[in-house]
Amino acid sequence: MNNIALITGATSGFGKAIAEIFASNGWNLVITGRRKERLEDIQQFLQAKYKIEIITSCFDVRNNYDVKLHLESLPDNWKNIEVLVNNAGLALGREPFHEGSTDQWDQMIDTNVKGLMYVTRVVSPWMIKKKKGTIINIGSIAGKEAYAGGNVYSATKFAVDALTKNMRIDFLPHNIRVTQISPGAAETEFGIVRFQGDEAKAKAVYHGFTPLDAQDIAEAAWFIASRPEHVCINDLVIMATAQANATTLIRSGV
Ligand code: NDP
Ligand code: 8X3
Repeated sequence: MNNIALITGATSGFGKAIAEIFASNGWNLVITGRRKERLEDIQQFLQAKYKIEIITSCFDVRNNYDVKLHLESLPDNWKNIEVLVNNAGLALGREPFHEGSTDQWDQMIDTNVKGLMYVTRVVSPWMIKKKKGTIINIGSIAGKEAYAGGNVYSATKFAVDALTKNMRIDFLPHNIRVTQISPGAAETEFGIVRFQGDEAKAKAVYHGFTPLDAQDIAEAAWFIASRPEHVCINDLVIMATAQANATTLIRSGV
């Protein structure tokens, strides 16, 4: 059987592009997300194009019961996960803290932090059993630096940064590589979600410069996964050339 990668949040953006790059390299995939129809379309497309096998698993990473139910019910030979990509996540809003929505805070914390923890809690023992595996957590430049209106989203990504470092220590005796990709501004559905469907607001974020795209991050994920076994890329901070840090950006195309 081919190598297997499990990718959360594979219905769009980074996750979808990561699924394709692994498929194009002959890997079988478990792809997850809440939008069943999209998962099935991606499954059909990639299976036909790359002659690999894909299982779709539709669940909300915030629900620990569902995470366990869906992942534990994978056929035994599909639990032989070589690479786990913890990608599912979102930002909601950009208000200053005192105007923030506590519901949005809950959703970001439950998805970006607890969802990542729940999925890893199920998958990591499978990797430990075979003493092999790579976990790629999708962090953010927002997990390295604060910026105005980043507050709780930023806190969730600082948590991803901390979890990545801590997992690397806990999994060290088990030969599991734990790595993080920390991207800057990238144009995906992220902006539309953050601004709740307000396309103009989402577009404005990327106005006047060339942001990262999903393929840039997929190539980094594949680079990490395809290093020789003795090499672990701990962290990759990847930015658009026009973006120096979370708050310094040149919009020369304006
Ligand atoms: P997209 O909105 O394009 O993709 C987000 C993915 O996460 C979707 O597949 C979505 O699937 C999934 N997802 C969201 N909530 C849940 C949930 N509760 N349960 C299961 N799946 C969920 O955004 P990106 O591709 O840009 O984002 C991917 C990751 O990258 C996120 O963690 C984000 O924080 C991070 N990131 C993004 C950056 C950017 O500028 N775009 C920069 C740095 C980091 P579905 O809706 O079907 O459930
Ligand atoms: C997404 C990048 O700068 O919008 O994680 O927070 S940013």
